Amino acid sequence: MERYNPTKIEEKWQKIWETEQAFRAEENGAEKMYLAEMFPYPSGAGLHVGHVRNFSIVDVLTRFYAQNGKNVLRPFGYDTFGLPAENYAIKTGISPAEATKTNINNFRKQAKRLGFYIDWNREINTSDPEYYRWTQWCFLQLFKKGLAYQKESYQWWCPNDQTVLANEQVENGHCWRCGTEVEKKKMKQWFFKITAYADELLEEIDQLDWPEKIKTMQKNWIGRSEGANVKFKVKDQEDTIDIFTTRLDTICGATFLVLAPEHPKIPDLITKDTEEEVKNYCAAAIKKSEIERQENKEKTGVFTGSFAINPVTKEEIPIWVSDYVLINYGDGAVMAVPGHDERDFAFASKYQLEIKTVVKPVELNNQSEAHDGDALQFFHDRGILLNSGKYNNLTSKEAESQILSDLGEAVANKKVTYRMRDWLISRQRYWGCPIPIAYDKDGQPHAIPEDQLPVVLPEVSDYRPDKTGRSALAKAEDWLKVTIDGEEMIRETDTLDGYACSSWYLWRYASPHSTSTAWDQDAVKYWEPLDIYCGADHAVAHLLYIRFWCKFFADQGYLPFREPVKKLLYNGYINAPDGKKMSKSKGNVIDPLDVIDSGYGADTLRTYELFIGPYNEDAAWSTTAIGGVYRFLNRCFNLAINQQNNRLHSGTPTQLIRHKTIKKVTEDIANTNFNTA
Ligand code: ANZ
Repeated sequence: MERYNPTKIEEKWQKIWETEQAFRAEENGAEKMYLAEMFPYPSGAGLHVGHVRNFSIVDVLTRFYAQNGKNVLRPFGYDTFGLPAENYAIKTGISPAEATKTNINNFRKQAKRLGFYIDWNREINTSDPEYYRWTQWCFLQLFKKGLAYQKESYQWWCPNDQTVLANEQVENGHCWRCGTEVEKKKMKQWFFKITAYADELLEEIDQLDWPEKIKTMQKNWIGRSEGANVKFKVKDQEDTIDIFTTRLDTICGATFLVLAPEHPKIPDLITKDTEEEVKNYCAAAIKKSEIERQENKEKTGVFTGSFAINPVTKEEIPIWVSDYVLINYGDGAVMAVPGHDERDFAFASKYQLEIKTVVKPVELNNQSEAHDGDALQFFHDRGILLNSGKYNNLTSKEAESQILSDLGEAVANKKVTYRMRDWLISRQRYWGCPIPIAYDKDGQPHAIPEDQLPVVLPEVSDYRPDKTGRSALAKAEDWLKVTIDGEEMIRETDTLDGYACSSWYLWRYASPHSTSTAWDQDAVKYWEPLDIYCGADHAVAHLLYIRFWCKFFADQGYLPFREPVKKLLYNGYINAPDGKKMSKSKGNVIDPLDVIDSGYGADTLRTYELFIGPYNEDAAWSTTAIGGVYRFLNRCFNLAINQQNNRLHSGTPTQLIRHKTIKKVTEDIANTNFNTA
């Protein structure tokens, strides 16, 4: 009897699929189904078993919908700009473009050996000038509408290598390459104004067919906070300091102000006596990461030497600096209410600052003394006011609106703050999409005219950023000069973060060869939005950015929908047999091609990865279980061969089993259970 020989079967069919272009998608009158995985970064290590799980899930769904008569589109592409290729180039001198080409060829070969249903005619590569020309076009649309803008911001800086470092290149506060302690350096950076869409991004989350976990993460990331902005006058100065509070009701308990160490007004507040200490404190704090600063540890801070006037109590309150206040949130300064805020309480206790109780729980309303001196039992909720003069006995809510109107618009205003920041998009790096901007003599930015796109990355011999912190592009002297409207200008040497390239690729897939537009209107109308997206990463960054761009381009009339992804599947990771993360250094990586070539074949590998556990949970690789899957496929094969030989007719028990099986598989796939598939 014929034996199950996956090598022979797979080779035969993969060849047929290739010559017949069996998975080519074309627009027709049928109902469409568009599916994609998050496209991979083609690293030198090749595809790994984690990719295989992700791609296999999409593959099952694609084949399932195709067999159900839908007109399916399942494209593939590569997210190729980024630091690994540049670091590799710095080490080896091999150009990132060269290395990327080699890696893509390898990825494609591997994906084909895995037998995926992919329309290879739609392959895209974000570092191809024909692609990034349109990434540049997208940037210019945002720039024209004021949603791409420049602002000073702190960057990691290695004083030894004289170079800007990405977050990933800072290891425990030291440079990844030379080990020198890193510093922060203020530099002008490009930002996308994602906050302009904060409300809409938040409001439309609930209607998405996405995992609740991801939706919650996005909500928390956006972090909408309603409160008030209050101006505190600085004693003996004309100047005021703005603070953001969500608890205006507690203002009579505000016994000091705290500014972030980066706050621009600090130099005007320090005195001869405090100058040195404050400057040292700020310099040290700026070096710490935000995560470090928000950790629950002992609070530190310094007194500036100046006082502010509490606008309600008219009391003089000291102005301090501490790193628990973040510059990028609210106004970068807080009114500290140690009677009701834990962080302020810890700070006040340490530096012996006044602690006042000004709110008590509603149920304590009739008790004259809410606060028994045991400050640890303090109350953080809203309630009834006390120790607050004319506002005593009002509810927090009543007090807030009363205080707001008493202070008047010149002093206090309602304000909404978002935890989400604008998206820092520029990188002082060579291997990225060049930002299509040039500067005139006065340093003003100008858009490169659209008919001059793409701004192509020039070849350079040294990929390292230069000593001033600019990318290696600064060394391409001829490339730097450009004439716009008869004026000589100098090109931007920053490139775009890779997240910009992946913010619109799902629309490019609809018309990947278009040379006249980023995406063809009719094509996006037919294929988009994406019906199913599958990935195991990027819960907030990428998955928020595509939503933001979608809304923006919908507003500009380029997209006929406002949400890019209908259904999201978030799959788990595949770990090593010991449950640990697979990594080259631990030597526990499973290479998919090794599994295939050992005789198991691609179908066994794919089936095994679908069978390994619920798709959305992490799973550990098992070398024994994969053998079981192989034996199972072997039995399926024999069953099929027997069936063919016996030519069983309808109405037999086998036919019944077949129908039952189809029903079960159909229901399982509808419920995203892939193990029976
Ligand atoms: C006084 C107060 C009293 C506050 C109280 C809280 C409780 P969410 O809800 O996260 O938005 N805050 C404001 N700006 C800050 C900054 N840049 N860095 C650190 N903390 C900051 O938090 C808003 C509260 O966080 C604000 O309200 C402010 O403290 C603090 F019983 O003002 B609150």
